[in-house]
Amino acid sequence: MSSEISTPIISQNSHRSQTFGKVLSWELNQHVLEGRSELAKFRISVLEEGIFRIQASRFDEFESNPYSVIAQPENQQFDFVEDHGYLKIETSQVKLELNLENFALSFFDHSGKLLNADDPLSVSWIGSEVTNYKQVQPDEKFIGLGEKTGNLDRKGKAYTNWNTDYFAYGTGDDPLYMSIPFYLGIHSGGAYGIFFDNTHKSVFNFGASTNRFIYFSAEDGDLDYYFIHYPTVAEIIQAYTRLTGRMQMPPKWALGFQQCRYSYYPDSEVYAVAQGFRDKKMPADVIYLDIHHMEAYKVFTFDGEKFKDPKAMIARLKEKGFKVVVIMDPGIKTEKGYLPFEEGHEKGLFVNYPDGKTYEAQVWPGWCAFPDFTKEETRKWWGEKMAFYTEAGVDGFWTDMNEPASWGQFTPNLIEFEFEGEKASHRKARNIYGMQMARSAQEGSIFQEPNKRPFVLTRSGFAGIQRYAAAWTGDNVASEEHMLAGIRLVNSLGLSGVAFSGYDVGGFAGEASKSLFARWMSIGAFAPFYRAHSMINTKDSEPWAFGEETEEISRNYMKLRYRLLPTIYSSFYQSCLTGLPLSASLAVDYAQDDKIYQSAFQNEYIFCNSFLVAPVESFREITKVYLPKGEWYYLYSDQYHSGNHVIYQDSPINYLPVFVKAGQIFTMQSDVNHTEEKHDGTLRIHLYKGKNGSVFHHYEDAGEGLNYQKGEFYSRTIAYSPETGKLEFSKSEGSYSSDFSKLKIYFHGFELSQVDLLGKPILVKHEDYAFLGKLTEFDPLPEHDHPYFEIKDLRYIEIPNSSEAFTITGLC
Ligand code: NBV
Repeated sequence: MSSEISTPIISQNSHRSQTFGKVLSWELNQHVLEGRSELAKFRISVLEEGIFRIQASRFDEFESNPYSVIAQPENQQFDFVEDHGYLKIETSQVKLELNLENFALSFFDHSGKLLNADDPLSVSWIGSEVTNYKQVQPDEKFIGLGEKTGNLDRKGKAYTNWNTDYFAYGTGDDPLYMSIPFYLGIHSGGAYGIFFDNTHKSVFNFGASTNRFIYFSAEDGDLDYYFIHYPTVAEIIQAYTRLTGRMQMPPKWALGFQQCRYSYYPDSEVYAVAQGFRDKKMPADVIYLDIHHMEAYKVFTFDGEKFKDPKAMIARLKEKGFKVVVIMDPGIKTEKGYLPFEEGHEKGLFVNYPDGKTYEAQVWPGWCAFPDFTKEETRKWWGEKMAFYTEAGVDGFWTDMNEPASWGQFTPNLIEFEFEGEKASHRKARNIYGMQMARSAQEGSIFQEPNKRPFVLTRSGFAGIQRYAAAWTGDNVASEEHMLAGIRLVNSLGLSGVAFSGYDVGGFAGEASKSLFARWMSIGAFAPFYRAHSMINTKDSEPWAFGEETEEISRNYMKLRYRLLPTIYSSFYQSCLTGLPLSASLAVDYAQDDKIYQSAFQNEYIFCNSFLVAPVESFREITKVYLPKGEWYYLYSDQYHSGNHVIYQDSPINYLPVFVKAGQIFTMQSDVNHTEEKHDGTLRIHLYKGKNGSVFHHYEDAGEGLNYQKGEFYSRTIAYSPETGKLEFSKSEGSYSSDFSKLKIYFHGFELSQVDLLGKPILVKHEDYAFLGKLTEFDPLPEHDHPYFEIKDLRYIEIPNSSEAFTITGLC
């Protein structure tokens, strides 16, 4: 089907907004709908039933971002009609109507409910700037957009995507280090996602200074967005991560506690800190080398004075069960005789001015050249250079300052990047630079040690960054509001495809009070990435540096984190398969519940599917918690609450409010000092009685290496069904044998005296059980008492582990 289509018009520049205008011709060819107006042309393709791609351009060729979308462009079939001035496309999930008068698009779900519609201004240009104006639906909420400060619901605010080094940013400031132009709209008609795949500086205005529409725009490039609709927020995130990719399984040690400091030096201090964790019996896995490890801040060097024998130092740390992660900044000192500079220069690997001269700006080492990570050859070369670190025994890499940052914070736009052969100025390349540096670090790590799982932590990134690195939220501040803002940042990253992220526990800039540090350590235990970090010239900030009370609270939560590793590891594996967040804003599962967006409750989240974490400032001894529909148990006491209620919860400094979703299952192990230390071989399975059941996907593998990709894993489902009173363990899959020889199953909320295993009765035992250790009473005065919770007479059974399927019955 077609109407005539002629060559597109390259429009003249304009100082006024020009709308796409009337569609003059169109054509349906190989499941792609294309057409044009006087001003521009469009293309609509369908990638899958719930993913539509919309492109509009004023140029001959459509432009696309080669970096973010990895899904193969297979054009899905759809139903098509032309009907009374509209072109209509329909799949099983979405109906799209295109108004031929003004190119305004309306998207409906399969039942005909409106999801999203363009304002009549639809797609417009002002000069090179392209904008899509969209109507706001009644009571619509906007969530996501990656690393953005502010509320969970972004309505009324505008945000800019322009990767920025922002030391000690305010909790409402924007833009920060990483840009992910993907958001979700939620209203009574349902939910949808929009991924605007344009790397230029872009703006998302959710109603700041206007009540007519919301819009997204980019300084240049095409309008190129993916409209995603499936019935739930979770399915939309899964679809978005089918497009932009998912993380690979990280090494298990990266899930442990990590200690950083700007900077630990010399080597004796690094040992002392590492030893501190062992002496204090605080589990930890990683220690970081920040910029002082280098000689004059030159990447791929060690300061020979401070670190006389880095290889021996790292080997000694490994003996203590510590991995070393090293910082890499992109700026390469432009110094004669410094090999990385000379090589890079000779091979033409740096970012240049258009006349071919090397672009230089100042960073830590002084004047620097910047490797062009948008060039494959540069990425490879950088990866080869990383031998310097891997040969010394470094296990992970931390890409910092990769916005890229430089003194003056204002990069001239004319500098040129390779952009995979396309060549692009800074305007188009800036937002992608950090992600390509992280990619180079990941590929370099794999190149150097092909059998190891890479671990890269990045500050800057763009849509798809989750494929290459974990992310942290940069230079936060030691304040209560920053602690809570960080949680929203991490949850927003999770809504935007980045499941593995965290914040500097304790705050990077400034100094945390004892109680703030204690609370932050407790919350961080429920973050995907758990690292404490602090700024140069501040007080010591290791978890024992704040006095005994903070030390004990920190230890309690660090130990809880490690005991929960079987759950966390299993959840990471699930997240690799689905792209879903580990730290999930309540908007993932309860999107249509207006209460969750209220400022009092917007920080709450679900960790690893089981735990509702209600973060609260350290000074608040009692807090309001919203428990959404369902049933909940207070983690520490098993106190039962029916959901859809606001409760007043005591929140003394030694107990972070955490609730377990009824019907859920999670798993634990015995205490260990680090992830490679052997546990006692018993897997603790915690089951919570509920009206709804659940399925837990248990996953184990070697924790390192890539054999899991060849089937060397151990996985099974554990399914609880309240209707039948059964707990069913599936036969295990994979060729890895479980690290656990015994299972201890705890039954929370059940009054049991006997259960049946394979038809035979087993006696149910009981014990008093505590998730956290008792604190020492430091102060004789009663008001300094710390409460202590134990679950009395918790029912449990102990059975041998087996790889065969079996069922426990009689759970009533
Ligand atoms: O390398 C020093 C710091 C680092 O510790 C921090 O985590 C980064 O976000 N880095 C920024 C450079 C400048 C800090 C003022």
